[in-house]
Amino acid sequence: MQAGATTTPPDEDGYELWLRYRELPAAARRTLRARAGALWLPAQPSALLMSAATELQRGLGVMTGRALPLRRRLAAGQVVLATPASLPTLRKAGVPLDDLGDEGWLIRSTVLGGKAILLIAANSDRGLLYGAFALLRALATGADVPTLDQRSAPRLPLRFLNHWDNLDRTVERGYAGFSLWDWWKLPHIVDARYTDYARANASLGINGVSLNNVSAKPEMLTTAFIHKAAALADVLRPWGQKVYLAIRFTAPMELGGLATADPLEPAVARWWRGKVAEVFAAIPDCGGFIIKANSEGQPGPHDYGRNHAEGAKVIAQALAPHGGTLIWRAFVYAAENPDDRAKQAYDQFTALDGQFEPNVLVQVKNGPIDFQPREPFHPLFGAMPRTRLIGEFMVTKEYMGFSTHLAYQGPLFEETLKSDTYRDKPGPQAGTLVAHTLAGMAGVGNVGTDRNWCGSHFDQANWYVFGRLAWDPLGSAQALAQEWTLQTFGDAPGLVKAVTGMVMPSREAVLNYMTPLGLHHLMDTGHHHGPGPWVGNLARPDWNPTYYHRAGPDGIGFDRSASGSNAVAQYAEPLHSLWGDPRTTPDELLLWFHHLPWKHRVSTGRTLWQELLVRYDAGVASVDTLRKTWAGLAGTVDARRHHEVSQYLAQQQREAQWWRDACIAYFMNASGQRLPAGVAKPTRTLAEYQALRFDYAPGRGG
Ligand code: GCW
Repeated sequence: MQAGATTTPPDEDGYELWLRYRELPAAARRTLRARAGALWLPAQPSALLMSAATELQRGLGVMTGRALPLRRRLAAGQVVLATPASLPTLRKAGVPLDDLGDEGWLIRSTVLGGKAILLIAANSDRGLLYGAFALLRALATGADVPTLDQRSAPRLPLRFLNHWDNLDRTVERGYAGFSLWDWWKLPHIVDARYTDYARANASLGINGVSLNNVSAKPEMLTTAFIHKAAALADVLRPWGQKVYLAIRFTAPMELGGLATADPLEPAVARWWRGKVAEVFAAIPDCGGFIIKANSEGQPGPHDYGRNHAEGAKVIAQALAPHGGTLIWRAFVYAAENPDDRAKQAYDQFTALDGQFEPNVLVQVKNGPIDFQPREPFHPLFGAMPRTRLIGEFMVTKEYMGFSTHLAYQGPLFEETLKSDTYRDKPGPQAGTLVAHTLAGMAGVGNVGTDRNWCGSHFDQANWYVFGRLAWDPLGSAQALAQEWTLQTFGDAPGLVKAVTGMVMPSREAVLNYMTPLGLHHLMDTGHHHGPGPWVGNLARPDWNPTYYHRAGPDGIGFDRSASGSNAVAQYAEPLHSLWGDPRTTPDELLLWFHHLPWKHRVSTGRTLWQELLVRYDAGVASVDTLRKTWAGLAGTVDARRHHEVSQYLAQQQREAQWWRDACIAYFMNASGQRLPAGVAKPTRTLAEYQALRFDYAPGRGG
């Protein structure tokens, strides 16, 4: 930590992420040195423990300015990494570990056997790994060493990052360069960067990584790619992460030459058993598979007249003897089904509750459509009591300005996780938070080959907040933003307050200039960059923005109340009634659930049209504020990162203006509404916005 930086700090490129260890100020350094002169480890430490030890040597070495030698004899002034099995005095001393489970940790300054030490204790080496990172985090965020006393255990067993990385190294919806995985050079050439990736994940407690795009190619299960994946598993294992592979339902045909992939066909079951055995021979601790089936053109059990549970069963049964898990995605909607897309997953999956094999987890997106900047929570949460569900969140920002826009997703994740499903105990007071209904959290990752990993410095915060909320889904986005800022930019006076003040309202800013008042899915087609509310000619109705906003002279919005698709009935009371009536629907979700006349009055007293205009302008104005605040941090943040972020913010401002102008131009045209006096006209004509093209936009995948 640099106390009161007076000169601009040295340039940084962002590679270190939040694991950016710096020498502590003199007084703190002295205190830490007194407790961190050496590192005690048991004899024959495991690979997990060695990861913890090397990270502590790296971090504490920099913080204290002294090397941290490894010791086997316990002495005062050491950092001690111990479990009750490796150091039985922990039990005698009554160190409270019983409720920390297999992955929790305790860190405290304490006296053990008369020796003053800095203790990292856990029930397992995995817990110690997380504890080591927790200690480094505590120190980097200014914890007081002599009184240090923290403990934590994860609330969710599966904390899972999903790569949508293709085997040709493009990344579907990736905005940070190419895939980290250099598939061509694997398995024999292993980039050192994989280890840094694994360290970053471990620091957050992430314990599972699926390597390839869920829109999967069958080749992932060829012998060659299994061995490439095994080489990655070897790197991730010592940092506590299991690999998962995304598979294609018809692989028995494409790779096995079978005439069918019908899950009830014995030859298909045989093929899966053989393939799974091959995978586990190469990767004995493989986490299992993830699958996108009967969704957006991917094959699945419906192609054979079977349901999702039947489709899952044949693969899950092949995985079960090896301890593997099957993650079955619930992101399903069918072109043939004329019903509201928002309803389809709930209808299909609630009917199957209780029918999935015990080693199947069903992965449900945070909202019922598709990772929009705001959606109500997915109605499946809490509605499948006999099935273990994972919540899927999008860390990469397909619908929030790619990696260019500063949009911190902590508030979005928190809003979903803290939503009350009202599922277990009906009534206005009681219910179950989404967070309590989950068995895990999955995040669609945002990393790539860009030097700063995420395409922009501020997008690192989204990786960070996802991982930390997966550990504790009841955590606070604001507290995590502060924690991230301190580790990423330091603690110069005013900096944490300023950066937190930028990130916390940033998602709301995006909502305002892109999709205010519950509007959704207004982006342009295919690449999803920028506005395209006019798009209405795609083969599938539910890919058209016009399907979602339904703007016309009579009004705007998707009627999901009883008079419309009645999707609102998929929510328990009181939400069903509250959201079913525009008078009791919060403004934020108004046009998600209702089609309303332009003159409808919202809670501010303004008409819908007036309110939309106010929101668009507020969104653009927020980006001005972001830029001003950031400009004020020149000299406090290093010049390189400062300049890079400044350029991104300038681009965000241009694009925010574009969203506002193009949407206003379109809605005026569609509705016949006029601009009231004082509201700025769109800069260009509607036709000009419609004519824009974005060839080779990133992230379309392959
Ligand atoms: O958000 C949509 C994306 C697709 C993606 C799909 C999914 C991998 O536009 O690119 O496909 O979601 O989640 O399966």
